[in-house]
Amino acid sequence: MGTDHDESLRVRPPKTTAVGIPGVRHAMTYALAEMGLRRSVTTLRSINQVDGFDCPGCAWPDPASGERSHAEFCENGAKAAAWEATTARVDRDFFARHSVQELRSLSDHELEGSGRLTEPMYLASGADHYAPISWDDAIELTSRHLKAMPSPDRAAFYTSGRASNEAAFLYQLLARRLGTNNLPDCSNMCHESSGTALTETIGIGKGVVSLRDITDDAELIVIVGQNPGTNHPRMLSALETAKRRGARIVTINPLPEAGLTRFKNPQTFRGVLGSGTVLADRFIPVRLSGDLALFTGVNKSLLEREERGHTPILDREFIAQYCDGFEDACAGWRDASWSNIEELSGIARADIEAFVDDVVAARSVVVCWAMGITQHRDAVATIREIVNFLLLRGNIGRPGAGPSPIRGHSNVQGDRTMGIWEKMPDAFLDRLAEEFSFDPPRAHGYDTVDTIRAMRDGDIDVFVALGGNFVAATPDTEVTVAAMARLALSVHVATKLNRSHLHHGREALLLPCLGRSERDVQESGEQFVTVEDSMSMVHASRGRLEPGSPELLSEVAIICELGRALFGDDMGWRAMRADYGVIRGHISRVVEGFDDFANRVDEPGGFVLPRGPHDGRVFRTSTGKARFTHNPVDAPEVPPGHLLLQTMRSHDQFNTTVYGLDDRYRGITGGRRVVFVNGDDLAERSLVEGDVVDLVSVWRGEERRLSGLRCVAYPTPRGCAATYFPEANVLVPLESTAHGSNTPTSKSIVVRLEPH
Ligand SMILES: Nc1nc2c(c(=O)[nH]1)N[C@H]1C(S)=C(S)[C@@H](COP(=O)(O)OP(=O)(O)OC[C@H]3O[C@@H](n4cnc5c(=O)[nH]c(N)nc54)[C@H](O)[C@@H]3O)O[C@H]1N2
Ligand SMILES: Nc1nc2c(c(=O)[nH]1)N[C@H]1C(S)=C(S)[C@@H](COP(=O)(O)OP(=O)(O)OC[C@H]3O[C@@H](n4cnc5c(=O)[nH]c(N)nc54)[C@H](O)[C@@H]3O)O[C@H]1N2
Ligand SMILES: [Mo]
Repeated sequence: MGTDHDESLRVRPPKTTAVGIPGVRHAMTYALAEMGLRRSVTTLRSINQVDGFDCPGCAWPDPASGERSHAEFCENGAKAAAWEATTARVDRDFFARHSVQELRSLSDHELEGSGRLTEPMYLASGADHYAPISWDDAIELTSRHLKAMPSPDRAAFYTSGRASNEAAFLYQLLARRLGTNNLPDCSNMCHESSGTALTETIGIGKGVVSLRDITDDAELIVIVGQNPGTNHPRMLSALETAKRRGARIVTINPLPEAGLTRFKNPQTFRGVLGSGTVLADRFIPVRLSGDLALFTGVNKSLLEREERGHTPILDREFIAQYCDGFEDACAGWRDASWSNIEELSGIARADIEAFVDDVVAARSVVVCWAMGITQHRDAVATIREIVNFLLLRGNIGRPGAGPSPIRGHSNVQGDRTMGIWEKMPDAFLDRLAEEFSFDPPRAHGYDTVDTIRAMRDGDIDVFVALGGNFVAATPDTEVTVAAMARLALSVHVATKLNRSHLHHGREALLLPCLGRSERDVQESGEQFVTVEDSMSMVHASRGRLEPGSPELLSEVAIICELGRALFGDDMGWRAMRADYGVIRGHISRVVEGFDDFANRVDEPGGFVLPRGPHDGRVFRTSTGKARFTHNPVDAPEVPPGHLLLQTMRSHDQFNTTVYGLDDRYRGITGGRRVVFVNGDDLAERSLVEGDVVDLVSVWRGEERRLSGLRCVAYPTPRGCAATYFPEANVLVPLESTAHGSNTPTSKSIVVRLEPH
């Protein structure tokens, strides 16, 4: 992918301040270039307003409806919206001019930057170019392939987290009506570890904290393995509010990310003029994959203080009434050795004790985390240990306390609620069966990694993707590319051209859909859709812009047409397409917490779904109690001379969508081919900043290579390194996944640096 190392790349010292005027200026320049003035104003004015559309940028919640500012979006949300609302077009002439082979030589940035897809395109078996096809023929072709399969399990239906609740609900219905649970989704690579650990320990697979818990109530907010300055910028405003009323903030990260150190709020006078708010009171530079050891140390210390001291440290009443497994967990903490904890976390005991001082001084604690925690081999154990940490002091189910995994894609949480999961519980399937009078399959389907394995082994004929960029987002790019080539048919419902469309099955379809910012008109009139944010708020989203092309169909319409072609109108596909209210009627009867959906969706700002642990300390686990667990301290072994590599996001990308070549806060401009390494680790290898190296990942005797990366000396612990995804996915072995969640370990890859 792409050329050898970047000629235009420049490296400056990293920034300590995030957002402020440069952020707003960047957003506006960007919007104007993509959309022109009129479209920019309409777009930016509708983002996250009660009568507008949900920002496609991230899943951070919106403030209550009366408390929103006129610009309830961030620089990166503006980029995401502008990227969709661009006036550039990829039409039939574009495909006539460029063969698929030729398009493969473009970078991810150039591919998506070419503009919006405008009409359905078809790549015939053996053809070099995508060519136009009618909607009817495209639907018919897909349905013919699906019907020809010897078993429904030879199809896989991938979902990316931008799909609305309505589209996601219909999509899982379609797959299950066909007879398969093969519903891999981006969540498998994202917060799957959180869902797994939280379901087991507190009986619900999502966070149980509300925005107010953070802004108004938490006395201590711990942010671990997350870079909100880039990936959830609006979170910084909430943290600033918390900070002003005296909350303490601790950040745990191998990198000192900008925004946590100092933050300028572009929406307040002070943010524009002043030097901003210092957000983090304490920064703990943990080693990659060292959080399990760190939290074990914290919990061990809490237990030691309880056993030693005169003042109670643990919430004994809460533990006795609501929890089980406490004694076993304590035995584990007593056994854990401080030397092991210090070595694997990279944090001295004294620094761990200082953090524990913060913890015992706080009456309420929220822990927020994201990919820095979930994408490791021991991610599930780490999150269980974080839950232990919260349970010890009863920090759950009361104001200002609880676990808060911060979601990525704007509706990834909602998609899961709607049934996008290869192993939905029987209770959901029972209600689905009753509502639609059919027998949904019960055997678990393939998740993302298992889908690739099955494709690789020739066990999948038809791959359908509702959004996303499967080939670039998944691990082991070469394996995935080869796996795609074994398909009979690949179908992508997408807004923009990306790499996945160029690594296709024997035949391939590109089905262009409406984006979230666009007006969606069906037979019964203008439609809206709904989404669920990271804090379980469900609300409406209404597109305001004219569609990018008259040929675009909504995701709902595409799924309904495919449903009709496959099964006739048995489930009322036609009526659901005509009026999305009909879909919401079904959802209200199938999905828990959506009773009276039709009316509640009209509440300004939306409504919150029930969350047992938050609402009344109700824990629907296997024992009916919140569960302490014993998680032996461990971390991946790194052979001498090697480093542990994380793959992360730059400031100028949304996942595989690369908007530009700068990573402003980390001081990188004009290129992405860099590897951040501790200066001493460079020196030990006789390397200096600016040297160009290859990264070679080492996994069970196999080697994988990414060539031509510029070394940047960076403040990260010894033995750790960082580079950007998606380029680095060539290094991530398909077989290296988190225990219990099967999430690729894209933040702990053993590598060595080789001279280029
Ligand atoms: N602008 C923008 N916004 C986005 C996205 C985007 O690409 N661009 N993506 C969206 C999506 S889908 C998601 S999931 C989220 C992702 O949001 P983040 O999780 O913030 O994304 P990453 O860039 O993967 O950053 C991971 C952070 O974890 C730290 N980290 C890595 N390994 C470890 C570790 O072992 N321990 C600890 N404590 N920290 C570690 C890294 O240094 C980095 O700061 O953002 C969402 N929002
Ligand atoms: N190495 C490494 N790999 C990772 C990660 C990592 O940190 N490191 N992070 C992982 C994470 S957290 C995630 S969530 C996944 C993301 O994986 P995906 O969700 O598969 O990837 P995205 O890049 O978000 O998808 C971008 C594409 O979505 C399409 N699109 C955009 N808007 C719409 C829309 O409204 N409708 C439709 N139908 N299509 C649309 C566009 O065509 C665009 O090209 O990547 C994972 N992969
Ligand atoms: Mo994600």
